[in-house]
Amino acid sequence: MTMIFPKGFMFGTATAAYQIEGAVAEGGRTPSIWDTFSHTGHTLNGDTGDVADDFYHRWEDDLKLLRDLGVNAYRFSIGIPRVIPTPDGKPNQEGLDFYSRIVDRLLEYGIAPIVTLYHWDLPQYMASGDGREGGWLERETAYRIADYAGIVAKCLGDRVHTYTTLNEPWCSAHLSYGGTEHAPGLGAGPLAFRAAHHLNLAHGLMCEAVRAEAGAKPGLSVTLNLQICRGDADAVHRVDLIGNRVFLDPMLRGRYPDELFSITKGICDWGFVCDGDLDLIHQPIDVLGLNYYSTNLVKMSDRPQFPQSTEASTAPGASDVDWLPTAGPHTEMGWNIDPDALYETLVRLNDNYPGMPLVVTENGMACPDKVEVGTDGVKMVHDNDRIDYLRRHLEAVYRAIEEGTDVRGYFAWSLMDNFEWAFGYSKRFGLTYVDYESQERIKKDSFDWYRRFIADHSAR
Ligand code: IFM
Repeated sequence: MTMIFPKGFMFGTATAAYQIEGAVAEGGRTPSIWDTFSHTGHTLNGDTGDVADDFYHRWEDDLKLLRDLGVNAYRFSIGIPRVIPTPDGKPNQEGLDFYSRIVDRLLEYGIAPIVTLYHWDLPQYMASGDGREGGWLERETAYRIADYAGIVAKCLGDRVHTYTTLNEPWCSAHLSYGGTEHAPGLGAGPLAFRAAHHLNLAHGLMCEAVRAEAGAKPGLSVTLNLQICRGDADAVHRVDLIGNRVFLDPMLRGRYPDELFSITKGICDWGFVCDGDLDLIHQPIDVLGLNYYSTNLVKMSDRPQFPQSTEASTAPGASDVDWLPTAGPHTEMGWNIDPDALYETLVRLNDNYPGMPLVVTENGMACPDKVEVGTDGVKMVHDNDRIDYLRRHLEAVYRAIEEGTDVRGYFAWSLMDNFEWAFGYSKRFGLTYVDYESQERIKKDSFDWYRRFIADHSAR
């Protein structure tokens, strides 16, 4: 089929501050909860973001990669501890200038800056060392993050195309507080709902702060990694409530689903929801971001346990839904490949939350990439599986558009290999290979493929 995406469709790539920047103790930056987490044995091989892709020093060359790629948008996050490094909340001009220069250079290249305000690097001073206090368990965090958002919006203003409040609050609540996979790794089950509510509150407050400082021109959005499940209908519905509608409904409908309260009865009293919170959370936004990689297979468990976790094997008490092995093929993350589910999810979101434009803010594949050296000495990475994955998912997006779903953009995760959180540097998602020893960048075959795809499928 000849796919020409609608005029103005954003083709981009995405990254996040802690995953690429390094320079953790430079430019006035102080530690985040991920510095602490990674330095205390919670990541594969003890990997940390100390150096990562050294983007902090190499950003000018890395932005040239974007220009070569021909994208018209770039989604990146602001490192909060670079911008507000101390508990007094004072802005660090050096940190702000760093991001301001990036925005200017992107604009010079004709690339729309899409700024994520919270991609998991909560300043350590907002949380206790073990995560039991502070952090997203406290309302106060939502207000402090909104203050930070206002400072960024005042500085970057309407040079930014879209401000995204949160990236994947499901991870920041369920993996960070419910489970142990993400910082601070509390493993405290139902406390995840408390964190989720404060994240929702932060979303609403950040929207207000950004609008107050940057005006009405930049778009506002939030990015969710919806838990897309197949399997028995009760289990799918349960995960939908706990993992998806716990964010979607307050943000887009101004209320939590009643069923969420009933299924969490006895383990969560929701007393942390204060009068007026839902009005604050329910802000008009311009676009909803969806990060999509794979699907889960679920069935109801006999165990009367709660709440969900992505890992069927996590401690007893982790789940009352069983997460079953999915059919292959799988990516290096062990995630299945199911492009149809991307199409179905876009269509369903369009039906359930009508009038809300959508953007696929992340999609991509970890592969066991290997560098090969040609006879001419040129280094290459042949990543055909990734090309196939991207192509099939872009086709799924196009199908949804053709059938009337308002999808405004697609961002490949990621511009380059980077620190994959608890998996350290063991998983490579980039269109560009990063040799972590030398920091050399090598364009993979998928880089050239995506460049051609954009050129061939953009409306003129
Ligand atoms: O690397 C992450 C990113 O930070 C958030 N979304 C999923 C990606 C791949 O796991």
